[in-house]
Amino acid sequence: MGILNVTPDSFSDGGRHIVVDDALRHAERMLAEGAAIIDVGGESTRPGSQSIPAQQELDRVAPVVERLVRELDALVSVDTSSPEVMRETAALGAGMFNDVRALQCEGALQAAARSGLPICVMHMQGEPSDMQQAPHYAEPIEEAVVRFLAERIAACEAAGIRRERLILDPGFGFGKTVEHNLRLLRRMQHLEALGLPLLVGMSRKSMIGKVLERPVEERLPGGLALAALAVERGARILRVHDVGPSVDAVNMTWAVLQEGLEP
Ligand code: 7PJ
Repeated sequence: MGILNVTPDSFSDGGRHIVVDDALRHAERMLAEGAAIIDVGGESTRPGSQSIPAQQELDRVAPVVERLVRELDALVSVDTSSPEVMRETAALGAGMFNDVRALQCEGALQAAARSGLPICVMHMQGEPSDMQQAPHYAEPIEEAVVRFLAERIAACEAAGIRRERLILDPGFGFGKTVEHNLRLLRRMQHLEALGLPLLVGMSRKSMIGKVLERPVEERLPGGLALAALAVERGARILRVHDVGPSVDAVNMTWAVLQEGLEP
């Protein structure tokens, strides 16, 4: 899954893809490099950011979704928590939703249910505006994440969304310290008990910056190491900025995993 930000304040792309033509070219390149899904986001959810009105998000995202669907052979995912944005982009041909708020916004469960599309539900503690202010958990992080995701699966099923439509994400960096993130990756197999495909996003995140002391533009090697470990621990979709290198890292990891353990 290649990341396509159409936010003016996104920390690692600096809003460069705000123009539709640029967005299209960037998506084309990610597809050529091996992406299967393009994740279009119009609301920045980086730590400290404020949410924006649905109309503003739609104004950013809709023209890009429309052209991606029309001109490229791609599954277009929309990174949104807004029921309005879900409804409008589903009508434009979006192929899945990616909601960092796990369909907890008013009306989101119903909008997602009506769309009939697959949905990625992610764990987050707090809101982007405050989530990195001393994150704390009363239980081991992996248990908190499994419990939350199990609750969201139940809420989805109660709203008429079959579990076969769901993809789960532990939400690296969303209300978590570096130690929480490292422990969660180490123990990601805990999430396999939920029996659904796992998606992870660690590309360029501050957990890499903190461990390696690297600025955002120097986090690719660290991110590839995390990608390999995530695949080994069950991740099946990786949300990344650097598609080409990530595809190589995943394919190399996969080749090793396909080798049986028999003597
Ligand atoms: C994630 C996301 C993630 C999912 C962002 C960034 C921050 N969606 N949207 N998982 N992160 N599903 O890309 O650094 O980890 S925005």
